[in-house]
Amino acid sequence: MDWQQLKDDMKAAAEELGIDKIGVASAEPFTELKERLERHRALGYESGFEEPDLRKRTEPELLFEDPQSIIAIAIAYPSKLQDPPKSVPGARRGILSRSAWGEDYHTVLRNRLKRLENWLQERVPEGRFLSMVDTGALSDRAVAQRAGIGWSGSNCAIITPEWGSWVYLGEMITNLPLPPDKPVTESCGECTVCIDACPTDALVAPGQLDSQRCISFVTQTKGLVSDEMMRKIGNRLYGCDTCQIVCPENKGKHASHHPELVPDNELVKPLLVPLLTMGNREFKERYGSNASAWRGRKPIQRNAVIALGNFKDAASVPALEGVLRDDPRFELRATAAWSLGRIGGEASAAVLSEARGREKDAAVVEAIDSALAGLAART
Ligand code: B12
Ligand code: SF4
Ligand code: SF4
Repeated sequence: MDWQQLKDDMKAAAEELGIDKIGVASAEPFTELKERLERHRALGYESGFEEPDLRKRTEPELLFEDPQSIIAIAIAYPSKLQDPPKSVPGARRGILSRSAWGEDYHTVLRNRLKRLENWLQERVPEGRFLSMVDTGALSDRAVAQRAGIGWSGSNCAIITPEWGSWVYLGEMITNLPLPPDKPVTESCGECTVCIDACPTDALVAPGQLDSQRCISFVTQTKGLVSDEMMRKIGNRLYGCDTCQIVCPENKGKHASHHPELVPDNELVKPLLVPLLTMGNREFKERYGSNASAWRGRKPIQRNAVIALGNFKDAASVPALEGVLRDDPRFELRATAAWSLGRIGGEASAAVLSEARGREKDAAVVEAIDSALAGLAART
């Protein structure tokens, strides 16, 4: 078999397979990455969403018998909404990060990898493949970097010369000995725009993220959020795009050629108030095939409560009163108390005082007291 020819044919077929960029990496262990991941863990910078076994993360032969190469793919996604609905007083809206626009990217990329597997299998019947997207053990970014998909930016993202960093990544370990590509030569140079723009200083050094400080991570947690972080979350319901939006390499990059990745505006920039009372069934119907749904509805509803507080719109007081009175989840009630405190005014104070007499949960009582104390200090 002429492996170089097969690789050239595969690259030529990429577009028809719905893949925007494809590259090949060797299946050698990721030795430097392993050291990096060990330091990352020791510093407490992990999010907890990563595969915990660092050997599995960096030694492809532990995942696949006799790996010969890894094929990396990238799919570009939109960065702009067409005619976005406005967030106005009395009808405030939240925003999902671009990585949750359109259909869940895990589904889309798995489908593309399956098509690629079939394409290869037709040509090499003895081919074996193990595909993964996000939830696999390997570092998708490290594989993409090695395969020449893009460079590793100071904001941690893989930046492609063609589509900027607005790309999803996936890969396939195989027993086919395809010749590896070379990493791209571009780099961030002297630029520090993303590091300066990060609202929480989560980018502690170029290419090094303290996940615990990253808003994207915090929006995906289920518990109570610190006052500092709640203020910084703004109206983000899921994820954070700031360090990519500001990146000069993303200027003018907007890919809308995959119809399934084109977002429904009302879903990704939804009205906040109706989200608060959305039941599980409705959430699954509306958000079930969206990437933001993987942690369930609680984080998104909590973030909607936070966003209403950050808008400081008195029109939201009745909706927040409903949460504080009726929501069975203490995290939601405590967060509603925070938001009422942030909105302030007599109506908020009255709602908080009334809830103080009724509330039994210690964490919620503490949040109410803190909100009332904040209001008293302001008057
Ligand atoms: C855990 C996780 C998170 C965590 C932690 C993110 C992080 N930066 O570590 C949280 C929840 C915060 C997160 C957020 C986001 N994520 Co995420 N996440 C992952 C996941 C599951 C693992 C990442 C990981 O292992 N991180 C640990 C770090 C240390 O390793 P790494 O980034 O993989 O590898 C790089 C570094 O080690 C670096 N490196 C190695 N050696 C050295 C040496 C030096 C000196 C330096 C400077 C760097 C360096 O190079 C490697 C390659 O770039 C991957 C999927 C996967 N299986 O890989 C998706 C993934 C990284 N996420 C992705 C996305 C889209 C996001 C968000 C943009 C979503 C959003 N809009 O909110 C944000 C971006 C935040 C950011 N600035 O990184 C995409 C990235 C696509 C791209 N173009 O890069 C991925 C690849 C998912 C996918 N399959 O598409 N994510
Ligand atoms: S995703 Fe947001 S919080 Fe996280 S590093 Fe980027 S700008 Fe900072
Ligand atoms: S903003 Fe500048 S430093 Fe950050 S990723 Fe983009 S080019 Fe690199």
